[in-house]
Amino acid sequence: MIDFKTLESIIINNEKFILTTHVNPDADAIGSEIALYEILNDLGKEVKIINHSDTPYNLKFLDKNNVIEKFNTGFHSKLFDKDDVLVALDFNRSDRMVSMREIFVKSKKLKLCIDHHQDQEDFVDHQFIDTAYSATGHIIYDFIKVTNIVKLNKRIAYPIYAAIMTDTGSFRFEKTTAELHKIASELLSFDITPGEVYDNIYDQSKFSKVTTWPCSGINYT
Ligand SMILES: [Mn+2]
Repeated sequence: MIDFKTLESIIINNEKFILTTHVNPDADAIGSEIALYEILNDLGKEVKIINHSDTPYNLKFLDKNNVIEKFNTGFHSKLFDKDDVLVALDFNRSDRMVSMREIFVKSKKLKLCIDHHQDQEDFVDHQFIDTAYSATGHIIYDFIKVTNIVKLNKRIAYPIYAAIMTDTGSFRFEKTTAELHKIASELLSFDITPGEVYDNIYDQSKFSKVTTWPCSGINYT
């Protein structure tokens, strides 16, 4: 496993990045992608986010500038051997990329994995995987703090807060510590309202817009 300093030097020494996450992404998956996208952008890097899945309706608010692309074999395949670094976020088994798996695994480019799940598969060149972390977004927060690679700002803090909030079950799961609340406190200081983030992710009125009515227990989809 690499440390944050090595991760920093990989970022500093490369120019073009492709970020991806797992099938059926959650707020940690999308939030980590957007946070790292913003970091790389602040550093003047060229960065793309390409996912197997469409961004779920309730998570589109995290991608305010609509930068996330849905993988298309014909359109995107060449990029995976052209750009410099491929980054897998919030998963550590290649089959979690589904349609992107083959192109990612075959690519000769430098591959990184940043994640907090167990049972990793060896499918990248360098990995930062630590199950002690509450969320991948939490790893990205620590990466910024340890390296000072960029100055934390709202564009980065907001998706990290959403990532940590979701993966801790709204700050109630085991990895919710006093230290994590200190991190949340700092993130919130960037004019972030917890209820607003929560409502965006969990507000049932949003789901009703995509649910077939009447809902009588029959699966209409
Ligand atoms: Mn996660």
